[in-house]
Amino acid sequence: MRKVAVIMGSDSDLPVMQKAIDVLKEYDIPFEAHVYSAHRTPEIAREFALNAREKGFGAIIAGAGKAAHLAGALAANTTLPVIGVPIKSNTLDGLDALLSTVQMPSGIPVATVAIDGASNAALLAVQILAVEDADLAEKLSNARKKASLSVLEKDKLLSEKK
Ligand code: RP5
Repeated sequence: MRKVAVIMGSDSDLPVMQKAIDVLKEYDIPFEAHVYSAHRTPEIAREFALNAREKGFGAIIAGAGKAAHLAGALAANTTLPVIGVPIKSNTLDGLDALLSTVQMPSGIPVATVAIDGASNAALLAVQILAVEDADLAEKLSNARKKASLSVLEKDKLLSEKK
């Protein structure tokens, strides 16, 4: 199975990005996590993206806050799917990172999830790998069924309260 990369711009992003790591572990997806910055280590980030496909990666998740150029900078150097996670910082509630991540120019896409939406980023990466993996697709489908049952259970509890 191909690996997923979880790249974050700073170790201060880890509390959010840990949610992506947890989902990948839940689905037994091989992954690597790294702190590489578009601004502080631009050459290392570039090299990583340039070599990611031949190193066995199938998708890259990139989380960054503030002027969040990490996902876009990685996407510029690979044709692997790149999923961007805008991270909320203490100034503009994450709107800065959201716009910096989502507003990519035509030709270099970044699939951007919600502010701090690291678990959805990982689920999207799992779904990408599941295109060619029926067992993984079944695991995803079972998780959706479990989530539906949990909503129905909440509905039942609410009805019983009336
Ligand atoms: C971004 O700047 C990082 O992704 C992080 O969200 C933010 C702040 O980084 P630190 O100053 O905490 O290292 O590049």
